[in-house]
Amino acid sequence: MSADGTPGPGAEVATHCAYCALQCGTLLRPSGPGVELEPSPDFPVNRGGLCQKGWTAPALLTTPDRLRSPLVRGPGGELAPVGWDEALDLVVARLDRVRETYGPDGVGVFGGGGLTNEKAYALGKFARVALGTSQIDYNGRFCMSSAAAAGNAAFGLDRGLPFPVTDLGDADVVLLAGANPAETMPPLMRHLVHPRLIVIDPRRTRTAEQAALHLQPAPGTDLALALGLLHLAVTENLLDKEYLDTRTTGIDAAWQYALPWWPERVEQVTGVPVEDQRTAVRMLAEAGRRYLLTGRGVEQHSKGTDTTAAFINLALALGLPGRTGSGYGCLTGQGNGQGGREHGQKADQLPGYRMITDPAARAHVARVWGVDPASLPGPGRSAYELLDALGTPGGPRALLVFGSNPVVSAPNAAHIARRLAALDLLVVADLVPSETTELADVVLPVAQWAEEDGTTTSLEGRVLRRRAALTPPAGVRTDLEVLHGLAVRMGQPAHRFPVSPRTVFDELRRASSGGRADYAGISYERLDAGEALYWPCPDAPDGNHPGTPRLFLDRFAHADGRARLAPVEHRDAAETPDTHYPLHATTGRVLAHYQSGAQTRRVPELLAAAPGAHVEIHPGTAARFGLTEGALAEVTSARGSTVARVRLVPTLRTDTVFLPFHFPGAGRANLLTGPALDPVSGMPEFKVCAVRVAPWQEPQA
Ligand SMILES: Nc1nc2c(c(=O)[nH]1)N[C@H]1C(S)=C(S)[C@@H](COP(=O)(O)OP(=O)(O)OC[C@H]3O[C@@H](n4cnc5c(=O)[nH]c(N)nc54)[C@H](O)[C@@H]3O)O[C@H]1N2
Ligand SMILES: Nc1nc2c(c(=O)[nH]1)N[C@H]1C(S)=C(S)[C@@H](COP(=O)(O)OP(=O)(O)OC[C@H]3O[C@@H](n4cnc5c(=O)[nH]c(N)nc54)[C@H](O)[C@@H]3O)O[C@H]1N2
Ligand code: SF4
Ligand SMILES: [Mo]
Repeated sequence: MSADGTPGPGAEVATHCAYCALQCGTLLRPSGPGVELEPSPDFPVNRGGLCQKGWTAPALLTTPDRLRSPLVRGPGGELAPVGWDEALDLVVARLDRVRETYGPDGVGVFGGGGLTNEKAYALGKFARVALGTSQIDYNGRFCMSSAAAAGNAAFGLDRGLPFPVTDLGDADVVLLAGANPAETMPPLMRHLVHPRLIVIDPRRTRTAEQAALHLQPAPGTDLALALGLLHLAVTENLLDKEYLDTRTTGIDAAWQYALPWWPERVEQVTGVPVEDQRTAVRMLAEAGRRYLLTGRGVEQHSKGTDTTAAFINLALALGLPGRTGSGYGCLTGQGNGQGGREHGQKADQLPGYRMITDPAARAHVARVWGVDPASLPGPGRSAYELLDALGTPGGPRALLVFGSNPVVSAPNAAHIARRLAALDLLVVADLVPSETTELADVVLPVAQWAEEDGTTTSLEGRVLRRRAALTPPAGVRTDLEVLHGLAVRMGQPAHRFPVSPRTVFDELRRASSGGRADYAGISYERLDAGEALYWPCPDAPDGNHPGTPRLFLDRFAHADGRARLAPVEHRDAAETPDTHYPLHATTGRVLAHYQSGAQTRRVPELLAAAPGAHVEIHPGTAARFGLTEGALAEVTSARGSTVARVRLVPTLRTDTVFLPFHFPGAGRANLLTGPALDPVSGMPEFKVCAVRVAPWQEPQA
C-alpha cells in the first residue's frame, strides 16, 4: 500500500462486482491503466463464479469514450470541456439563480441504487442540508419500492433477503415469482441446484427451463394467482395453523379476499391450469425446507405492493418466514439496491431507514448533521412524479442526476426526455456518456467501482467493502468530491461534506444508530478484518455486536412481534389489451446487459452478445401480424412506437411479447410503458402495457 491507500504494483485487491446486488467477490490486480480480474474463490455468494458482465467489467475502466473532463454546453449547443472550478462555479451560480426565483424545491436530485452507502448518504444530506430541497428520489423507486412497502407492512422491516443466500442451497423447494436469476444473477443458480424450483413467469426463461414446475400467467395477473394459491392452501387444508396463531395476525381478512378465487376462476384470469396451481401449493406446503422469492416480474406493476403482499400472505399461511431453513425474500437488484434504500436518498426517508416525517428521526439526524431539525424539508415526490414535474409550474427547474440514465430507464421515456429538456439546468455526474448526459447542461466525470473505496449492502443485507485498486484517471473526481465542491461553494462548512469514504461511513453509523437499518456497530476495521456483518448491527458495549444474518427467527419487527397478512384484492393492470392494442407487452433483462446499458453497451464482448433491441414473440402470433424471424418490427402502445428485431419464441404465451429495456433511441422499450404508478410505493407499471405489432416500414422521406 502507498500512503494514499492505493495498492502498490502487483498487489491484489479484494473487492466486489461493479454491477448487481449479488455483489460477487472479485480479486483485482492493477495492470497497465486497468485491472486484471478474477472471481474470489472464497466469497460464499459466488464461490468462484461470475457472470459475463462481471468478468468483463474491467473494460469499463478504460473504455475509449470515458468522461475525463467536465463538460459545459456552450452557446452553440455543443458540450465542451472546461476545468473543474469553472464547471462547479457555473453549476452553483445557476443553482443559486433557480433557488432565488423558485425557492429550495426549485432544485431536484435524482440518485441511484448503484451508489455506495457513503455516496447515497452524502447525496441525501446534500439535498436536505446544502440545497434544503424536499425534491430528492432515486431509481430504486423503479426497482425495490413495491417489495419494500409490502415487506415493511408485513414484517415491520424491509431487508431483501432476511437470511444469507447460502441458506437457499439446503432448501427442498424454492418458488421464484417473477424472477429470472439464470440471466439476472447467474451465480445465484449455484445455490438453486438442489432445490426443486417452481417458477412463475409468462416466459419460459432460462430459469424456468430448470424448474420442476413452470406456471405461465398472463402479465399483470399474479395477484389473482397468489390469491388462488392461498385459496387452495385453505381448501386443501395445508395451512400452518399453529404458526398463524402464534406468529401472525390477519389470516381471516386475507382469507375473505382469497375466498372468491377458486381455481377455475384463477385459470380463467391467469391462464394457469388448475392442476398446476394445485401442484404448486402442494409442493410448497409439503416440502421440509422451502422459500418463496419475488422479483421484478410481480413487483413492477401498478398493483406491485398488493401483489407482493399476496405472495407474502401465501408464505405466511404456509409458515415460511422467520424460520430456520425456510423463508420469504425479495431479490434486490442493483449493486447497492439494499443500502441505497436505507440512507436517505428516498423522498420520504432519512438515514437508518428512518421516516422523514417522524419528529424523533428528524431530531436525531439533525443532531448528527449539526443543523436545526426545523430546517430539514419534508417528504418530496416519488421518482416518476419528480421526473414528470420537471420544468412545470410548481416543479423543479433544475435537476442533479447521480447514478441513473432515465432517458432510457424511466417509463413513458419520450415524455420524460421532454421534461428533462424543459429544465433550466440539468447536471449529470457519470463515468461515461449516456442518453441523459446528452441532454445535460453540465456533465461531471466521476470515478467508478475499482477506483474508490466504499461499502455496499448486498441483497442478503451484508455490508461489503469496495476497495480501490486504481487511482481515478486525471480529470476525474469522486462523487464525494463533487458534492463537497458544490456544498462548499454554496456556503456549507467544508467538514460537513467529507471526501473520505471512511469518514462518511463513520458519520453514517451515527446517523443510522437506533434506526431500523442500524449500522452503528459496523466499521471499516471490522469489515477489513474479514468479519461477515449483516445489519442490524447496533453499537454494543464491547464494540462487537455480531450483526444479524437471520432476521425474525424469534419475532417479527412489529411492536407485537407478529407478521401481518394483508387484505388485498386483485385488480386489472392499468391497461389491458383491446382491438387497437391486442397484445400484452412486458419488459425485463438479458444476460449480457445491465440496466439502461450505458455501461455494458461499451463493453465489446457484451455488445457483440446482444447488439440491439429485440422483441420476443410466439411464432403463431408473429405469423398473424406478418412478422418473421430477424425482421424489424414496430411495436406500438398508446405512448408511441419502438423498433426491435423479431425473435420467434415458441414457448412464449401467444398473447404476450417481451422486450429488454437496455437499448437506446428508437429501440427503447420504455417508449411503450405508461405513467401508471402503484398508489402505495410509486412503482411504475414496467411489466405490462397493451401493444400492437407490425412489420417496420422505413419512414417516407
Ligand atoms: N443481466 C442483468 N442482470 C441484472 C440486471 C440487468 O439489467 N441485467 N439488473 C439488476 C437489477 S437492478 C434488477 S432489479 C434485477 C432484476 O432481476 P429479475 O427480476 O430477475 O429481472 P427482470 O428480467 O426484470 O424480470 C424477471 C422476469 O419477470 C418476468 N415477468 C414479466 N412480466 C411478468 C408478470 O406480469 N408476472 C410474472 N410473474 N413475471 C413477469 C419476465 O419475463 C422476466 O423473466 O436484476 C439485476 N441483475
Ligand atoms: N421497461 C423497463 N424499465 C425499467 C426496468 C424494467 O424492468 N423494465 N427496470 C427498472 C429498474 S429495476 C432499475 S434498477 C432501473 C435502472 O435504470 P438506471 O437508473 O438508468 O440504471 P443504470 O443504467 O444502472 O444507470 C446508472 C448510470 O449511472 C452511472 N453510474 C454508475 N455508477 C455510478 C456512480 O458511482 N456514480 C455516478 N455518478 N454514476 C454512476 C452509469 O454509468 C449509468 O449511466 O431501470 C428501471 N427501468
Ligand atoms: S451476478 Fe451480478 S454481481 Fe455477480 S458477476 Fe454478475 S453482475 Fe456481477
Ligand atoms: Mo433494479
